[in-house]
Amino acid sequence: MNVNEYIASVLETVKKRNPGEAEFHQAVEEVLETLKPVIEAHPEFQAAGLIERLVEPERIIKFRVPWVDDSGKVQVNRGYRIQFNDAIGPYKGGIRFRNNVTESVIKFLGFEQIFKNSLTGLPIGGGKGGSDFDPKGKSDAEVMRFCQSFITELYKYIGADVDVPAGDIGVGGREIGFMFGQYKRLTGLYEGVLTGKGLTYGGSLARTEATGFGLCYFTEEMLKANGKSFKGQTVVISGSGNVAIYAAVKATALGGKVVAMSDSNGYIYDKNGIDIAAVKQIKEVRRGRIKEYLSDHKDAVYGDNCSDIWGVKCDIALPCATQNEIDEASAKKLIANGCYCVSEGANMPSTPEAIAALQGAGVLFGPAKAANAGGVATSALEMSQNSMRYSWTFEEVDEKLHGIMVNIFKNCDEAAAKYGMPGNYAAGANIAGFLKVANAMMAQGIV
Ligand code: NDP
Ligand code: 2IT
Repeated sequence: MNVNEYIASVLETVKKRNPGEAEFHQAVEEVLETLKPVIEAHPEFQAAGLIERLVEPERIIKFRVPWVDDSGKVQVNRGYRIQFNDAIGPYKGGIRFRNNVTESVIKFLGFEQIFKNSLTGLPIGGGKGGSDFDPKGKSDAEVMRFCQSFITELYKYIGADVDVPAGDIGVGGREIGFMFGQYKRLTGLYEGVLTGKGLTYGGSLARTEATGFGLCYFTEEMLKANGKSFKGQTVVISGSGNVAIYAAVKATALGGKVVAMSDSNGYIYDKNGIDIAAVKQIKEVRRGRIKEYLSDHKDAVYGDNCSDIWGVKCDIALPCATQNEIDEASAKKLIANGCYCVSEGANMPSTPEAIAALQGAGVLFGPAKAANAGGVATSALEMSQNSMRYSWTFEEVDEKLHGIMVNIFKNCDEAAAKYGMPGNYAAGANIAGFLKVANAMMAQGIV
């Protein structure tokens, strides 16, 4: 079988075996298409059925999460943990709580996580979990009861040297705290089983900032390699959660001007530059809506369709909300308005058609699994600190994070060039991430 036939047959099996899982199919197809030259150069991978094994999760854990709401009514959600690949380290990846979570969403995220984690250079395998529970609009007590129920099932499958979950959409410090407390109570173990913990019980300084900061460090390297920088550039950032907020902080510190941000209801545009402290107050402290920004920012305007944010004129766009938020039409709007750099803070925020349009127009494209790897990299640094029973200063962690992101860019750039696709950082990320995992899998036999 030649490489095209081999990849086509693996994709066909993935589609047959995972019917209706559009997000998962999309993520697998994007990776496998760019791996063709590597698979061609390494016939031993095909002989070892390596790609067939790579696309099949090692384990899917799926469970009932019953809890009682504040009115006394019993609620039932579904929980997931997908332990995708542990060739290079214990499973590692976030937990997402959002009403649109399905097995397909967790599978796509877990698959992406394998390559992302490999790119960090740290010893972490790929996994992801979540639930169709949405913390928005729930009381703290409801969130606590849900998290306790979720961990009462999941604790059997995780551990500091087994599988280490963290945050993602809908899971921040509050949720991690509740889950850590319940894990400790059930197991009697005080161990680094989760990352993104609070600073008083084993969390790492700079983990909160890490994904957004890391995104800007990666983007800065990509800009630098192409004779540009953040200085004086207009930046649009979608979302207003953990990743978006700290991307806005760092993009501003590096000299950019962030003019628009969003949530799932709409977006704000402030020609004076977004007042990030105000966004933090609304989203982190009050858990409110981005629209509230207008009440004390008279020059700001609000649009009630969040995807219209891609129509705001900018030089650099950082999608930091969710999957498939930039479709082909949005990509074309960005290009028409002169945007020359799109760097992904969210996971898979651009559709395949959008990526093709952006790359076709010569837009610098920073792929999620490389650009947003700073979060999980810093989670791995949190694991190291927990193992050492020690903690580094903010500056120490930030410096390590910066070094990791510089290195990730360099590896993506070099891998893309080596396999005949210079400047295609998406292909470079897939290839560089894949090779380490592939070599580890080859060494460990058919498992
Ligand atoms: P948060 O829950 O902190 O914030 C999510 C933000 O995205 C909110 O502003 C939310 O709006 C918005 N959003 C969520 N879903 C949608 C949707 N369907 N349409 C439009 N907007 C939406 O999550 P994070 O900031 O942690 O995560 C954002 C992205 O970054 C995700 O793709 C996540 O997988 C990725 N990521 C996160 C990392 C981390 O360390 N946290 C690491 C690497 C990637 P609203 O307030 O209305 O819900
Ligand atoms: O998508 C991601 O990389 C995350 N949500 C962070 C995972 C982690 O383990 O820190």
